[in-house]
Amino acid sequence: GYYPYEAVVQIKSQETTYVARLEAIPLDCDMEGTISGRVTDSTTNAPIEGAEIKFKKMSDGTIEDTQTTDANGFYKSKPLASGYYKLEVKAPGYSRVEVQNVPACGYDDGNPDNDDHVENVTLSPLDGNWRVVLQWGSSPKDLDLHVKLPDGNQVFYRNACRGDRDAPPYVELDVDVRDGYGPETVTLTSPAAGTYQFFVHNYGGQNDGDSGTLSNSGARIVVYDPEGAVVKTYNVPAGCGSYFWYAFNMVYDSNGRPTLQAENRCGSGTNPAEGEWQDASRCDLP
Ligand SMILES: [Ca+2]
Ligand SMILES: [Ca+2]
Repeated sequence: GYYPYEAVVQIKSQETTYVARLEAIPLDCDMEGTISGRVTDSTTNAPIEGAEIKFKKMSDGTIEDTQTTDANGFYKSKPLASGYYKLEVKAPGYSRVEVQNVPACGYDDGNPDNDDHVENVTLSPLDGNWRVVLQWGSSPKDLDLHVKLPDGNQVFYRNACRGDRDAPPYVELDVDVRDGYGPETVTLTSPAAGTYQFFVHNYGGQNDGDSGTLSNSGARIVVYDPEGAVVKTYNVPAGCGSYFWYAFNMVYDSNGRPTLQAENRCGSGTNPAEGEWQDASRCDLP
């Protein structure tokens, strides 16, 4: 009862590869659908005006539409044939982003409310730093990006624990989003050698009784290099519930060069002291 979907997934040695969550398109989509959303700055959450969005068919890359965001960062496609699209988004001063598997579907039932798919997109500014950007969907409302530093302290949403990009630890969280979608962005300027562990905590699920799970949140982490190129995208794996997702490590060598290591494991328990998540709220930052 759903549209067929085919994808080629490249499996690399020594690396676990996950495929992004796919929203199935019912076969009874009997009308064209639109794709709309907002384009925002990953470090400030401010809308980006004049960002260009190309809507390409997933199957063969044909450009079906091109739109530009308004003063509120809002865009909307023309009606598109039911199916999967790839969004190519770019704006001056920002790195380019490609979002895959975005569904379009409409129902010819006189109700305009079920003919649009919302896809919010965040862009990372080009300022010569490594960036780690967490995005997700509408639920749970509050996910939190945490970085555990080599000394065991964590950079996370609490005001005294946001870190600093211009002073030790040279790791800083920009904004805490508590109303869905993100982004939450960590900028790394010149951190000391060692391992930096990246976690996503389902704060809403564990502390606010939010029933949404991590696996159904659509959470993904995009890592940008100093030139603004997307180096890696990590998608939340299946089986992640209300606790945490340990996504990956950035291992800095003594020359200040990072290497990425996938982890992609889920914390299943409810005891915050378990495993790698230990000291989740410790931040004796300088
Ligand atoms: Ca309709
Ligand atoms: Ca948050």
